[in-house]
Amino acid sequence: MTKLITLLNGPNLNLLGKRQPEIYGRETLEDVVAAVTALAGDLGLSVAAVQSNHEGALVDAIQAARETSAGIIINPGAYSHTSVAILDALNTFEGPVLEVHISNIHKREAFRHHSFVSSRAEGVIAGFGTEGYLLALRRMATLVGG
Ligand code: CA2
Repeated sequence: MTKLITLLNGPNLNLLGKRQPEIYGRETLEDVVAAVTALAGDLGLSVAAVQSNHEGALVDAIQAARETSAGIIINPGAYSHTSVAILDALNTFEGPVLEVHISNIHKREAFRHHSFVSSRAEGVIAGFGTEGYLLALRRMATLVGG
């Protein structure tokens, strides 16, 4: 059986490709999920993608991943900078966690420079655009053994 990777996207990332293309690019979230799913097939993995604008729904998805998934790739959006609840949920997950930011959060406002999730993540990708999700998946295949 192929290993399942949960791909989580947080608040406002449903607007990818529809607003602020100068920061977040022109690809929609549907494009990103399709590209990640296609690459996962090549790597012998499968992907369950969840996007939510709600912190508790993201916590629920992380808890569900405990039962189903070998790894988590997460772009927590603005919750990166605020959410102890998401960090606590990730700390209950036993597999690898990779954090993705489309923009380079370190080149932006100071309040974006700290992410609670980074202290749990095996790796962090920031500023590689939506390609960062694909890079994270390649690393995930190494970590879980695709
Ligand atoms: O760079 C990233 O991926 C972020 O996680 C995106 C978050 C931001 O709060 C983080 O600091 C960095 C914002 C996501 C908003 O997504 C949009 C996408 C398209 C149009 C408008 C918002």
